[in-house]
Amino acid sequence: MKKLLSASMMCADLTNVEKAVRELEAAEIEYLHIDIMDGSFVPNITLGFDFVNALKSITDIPLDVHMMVNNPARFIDRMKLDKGDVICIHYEADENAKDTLELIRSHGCQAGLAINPTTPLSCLEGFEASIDMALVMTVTPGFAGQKMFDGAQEKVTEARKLLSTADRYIPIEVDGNMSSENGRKLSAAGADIFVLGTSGLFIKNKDMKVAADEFRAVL
Ligand code: S6P
Ligand code: MG
Repeated sequence: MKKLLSASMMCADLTNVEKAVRELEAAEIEYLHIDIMDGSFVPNITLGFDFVNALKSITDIPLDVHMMVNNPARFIDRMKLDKGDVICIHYEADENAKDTLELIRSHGCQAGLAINPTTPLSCLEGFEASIDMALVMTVTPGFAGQKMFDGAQEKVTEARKLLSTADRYIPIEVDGNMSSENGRKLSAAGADIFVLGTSGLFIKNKDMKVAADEFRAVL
């Protein structure tokens, strides 16, 4: 499939979100990635459901919501999304992940399952029919500006192999320290959607379109 870019909105200028969105539209970014944290599953709190709904009201770029929240099923109905949007939950945060994935689909959007760097890939086994996307975290979730873990490339290679047994193509998203150099390696390993934050898109004194085009050029 075509390689897609997802802009990590917690790294945007939050004092002028609409300006950032217009620049991301001009850069033809395919998704807006919204990190939702609960201060419990991860030691931080960032964006929330009102932010998701506000973004939805000002842009047609599909939203890619990354929920780093324990028991996420409680919150799915708080977001007004549609079939082009994705809600991703964490395997580690939900004992009933299959039910929550089904709930997400029942709300008319796509369902994704994320795994942390320390979570074995085998945990995705059995979820093939329930997911529209797999999110392989390349940093420990919680903060921007971290370093990609050693072994991320091999994990994406393994994920692509595991998902190839599914009856349809399941995209792999990668999130964390997505510089163009890391993006190039993970693209070769089989990643499809790249979450761009401080390493690949929101770079001081660099136009977002220039940064996005440079990133695309290495994929
Ligand atoms: C981290 C979060 C991510 C970051 C993104 C930042 O918990 O899920 O989406 O916002 O990874 O990118 P970077 O290039 O600063 O690591
Ligand atoms: Mg994220």
